[in-house]
Amino acid sequence: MSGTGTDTKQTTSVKPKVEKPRLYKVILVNDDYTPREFVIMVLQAVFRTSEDEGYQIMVTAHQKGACVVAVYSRDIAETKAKEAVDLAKQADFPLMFTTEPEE
Ligand code: NFA
Repeated sequence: MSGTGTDTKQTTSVKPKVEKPRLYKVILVNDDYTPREFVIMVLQAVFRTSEDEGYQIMVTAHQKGACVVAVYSRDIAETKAKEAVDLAKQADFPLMFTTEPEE
């Protein structure tokens, strides 16, 4: 309506902002001490890979220095990385998993 003196002009934009939560990569890092079989066991137990998938991920990290294991929401990625590192600590191995956001 016009003539009521109450018209206002919107000066700030209102952008409907609904963004998908970022996904996080869990990365297996190579070391010189953790036995190959132990790495595969952890990948199967924590990340639910098959033995063959676990082997492929382990050997890629062994050859290249690191390998992406899987991608999850931040919470799940961090929890799984910690579970995997904790299993290694209990067995006295220096095995390391890190997390980082996807681009
Ligand atoms: N490099 C380790 C070995 O030769 C195996 C390994 C692979 C460890 C991937 C950590 C990550 N026993």
